[in-house]
Formats: sequence, structure tokens, C-alpha cells
Amino acid sequence: MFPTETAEKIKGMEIRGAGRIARAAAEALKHQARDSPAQLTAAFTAEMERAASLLVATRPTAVSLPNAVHMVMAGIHRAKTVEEAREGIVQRADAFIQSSQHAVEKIAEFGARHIRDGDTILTHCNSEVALACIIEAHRSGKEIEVFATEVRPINQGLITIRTLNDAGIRTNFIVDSAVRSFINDVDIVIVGADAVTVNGAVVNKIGTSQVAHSAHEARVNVLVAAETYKFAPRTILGELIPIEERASGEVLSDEVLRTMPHVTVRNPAFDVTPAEFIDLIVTEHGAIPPQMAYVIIREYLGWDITEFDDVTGRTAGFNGEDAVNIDKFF
Ligand code: RUB
Repeated sequence: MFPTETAEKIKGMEIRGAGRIARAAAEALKHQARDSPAQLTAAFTAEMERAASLLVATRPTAVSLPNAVHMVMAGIHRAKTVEEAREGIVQRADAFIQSSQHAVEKIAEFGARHIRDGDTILTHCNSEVALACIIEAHRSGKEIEVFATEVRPINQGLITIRTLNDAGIRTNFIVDSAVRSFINDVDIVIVGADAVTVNGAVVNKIGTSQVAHSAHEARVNVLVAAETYKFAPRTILGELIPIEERASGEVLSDEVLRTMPHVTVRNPAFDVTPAEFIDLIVTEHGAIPPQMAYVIIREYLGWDITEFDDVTGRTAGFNGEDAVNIDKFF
């Protein structure tokens, strides 16, 4: 799929979930690079940068998206010929996709070890990597049960219960507001992440912070499953993660809303869970306490603390290809 179509699908949430968005963007850049008719490196670079910006603009919160685009675009300005630039993009896109899939498998293996035989797990939203941990625990023979939330307003919980059902895992489907009523029946909360900031806060589907708060109060451990490319380098510079606010129609129909001129619908798609409500973040390199997020950003993303101003890896503070060493993901 090419960037325009991929961008539409990401915006329309046909492609969703931070990991899938990142892989789809890498794939789209690869297709664009392969198909580009550009003869000159400047024209090729401009075309790729347009595609990169289009993809990055689709959803503002999942940091996996700019990180993936950054990794794929890294070094494009150093290529001497179009062929060299094209090959670089294709190679880095393939490497990113492969390392991302490998990361999910590794996290599943590590995360499953935190689930004990007989545990009841609560999950919120639909996270590929959180579900991979749960499914791996089940596959390894542990007797487990899951509470899965509905996830208003888009109901991603329906995808989650379908996946859990297909894996043969006993699942309870609850409305979001029932979390506190059931939290004492839960042994561990496992969720995914759209972004992890330098201070260990986790940005994930709206409602995650309420779930984590309830779990903290009930002394239930909260585990976040997050690949390292979901960590947000720019938070080192004090940048905040923008929280996407989506259309009111997802919550209340325009027809009904029109009858209540004094009412405004607010529909943030994500919220921020502070580090103090999170016990562990499981990455493909192992589990860390949230307070160690900075180390992941430094060691595995390789971003410099100095300023950088775009997603293409051109500017100061980003050390080019060596800095984003995709091999580090393996
Ligand atoms: C999805 C969501 C997921 C994270 C992690 O939100 O919040 O928990 O993206 O997912 P949306 P994954 O449905 O709005 O994209 O583990 O699959 O990357």
C-alpha cells in the first residue's frame, strides 16, 4: 500500500494500534521508494519527505509512528544516487518491520513470565503486544482468566475479546466503568502503550489511567507491554505528547447533539498514566521500572539530547544511521 492510502486507513482507524501503525508506515515508505519515478536524488528525497510528513500527520499521539518514519528515512540525505537512497529506504523499512515483529514475540515471552498459573488479568483497549503476553501465558499451559473492557467510544474491546475467545481463553467482557467493581478479582493489569515519556509516564487509550489508578489503590500490579520504539525521545527536550481529540460523533450522534446547544462532547482518545501507577514496563530488552525510561531512549533509540526539528533525521542532534541502529532491536 502507498502512503496516501495508508494515511487514509490510519486516519480512519482501519489500521490502528501503535505497533501496526508504525509497521504500516514503514511498508508505505518502502512502496513509495520502490515505485518512485524520480531520477535525481533531490527529487527523490523531496518525494519521500512529503510521504513521511503525510504519514506522521495522520495520528498525533502514537510515537511509534514518527519513530518508525525516522528510522526508515535515516541517512537519506547522505545517499549519492537515487538507487542508493531507494535501497536504503527499502532495507531500513524491512529491518524495522522485522524487528518490530520480533520485539512483539520477545515481549510476549518476557511478559508471560509475569503471569502466574491461576492469575486473572485485566486488559484495556486492544493492544497487540499486551495480548501477545496473555496468549503466550495461556499457550505455556497456565490456567488464566481475563477481564476485558469495552473501550468506549470505538469499542476496541470487541477486537480483544474476539482474539481471546479464538485463543480459547476464559474472558469476562465489562463496561469501562465496571473496572473498580472487579479490580479485587484481578491479579495483574496488562496494557499496551502509544508512548512512553522520559519520566516513565505511559500514554495509552483513554481510561488507562483510571484502570491503573484503581489497580494501584487495590495493590494490583500494572504491567505495560511496550516495544522500545514507543519511547518518546523528544520528551527529553520537554516536549509533551499531544493527545488526539477525535470527532464528537464517535460519542454522540450529531442529530442528538444538535438538540442540546449548551452541550459539548469532549473525546480525547488517550490519557497519561503517571509512572507511580506503573510497576513494570516490559520491552523486548527485558523489563524495566518506568523510572528507567531515559535509559531506553538513550541506549536503544540512540537519540541525542540536542535539538532536532523534523522526522527525517537530517538535523543536528540525530546522529544519522548509526544513531538509530536497527540491529539493537534484535
Ligand atoms: C490503541 C491503543 C493501544 C496501543 C498499543 O488505540 O491505545 O493500547 O496503541 O497497541 P487506537 P499495540 O485504537 O486508538 O489506535 O500494542 O497494538 O501497539
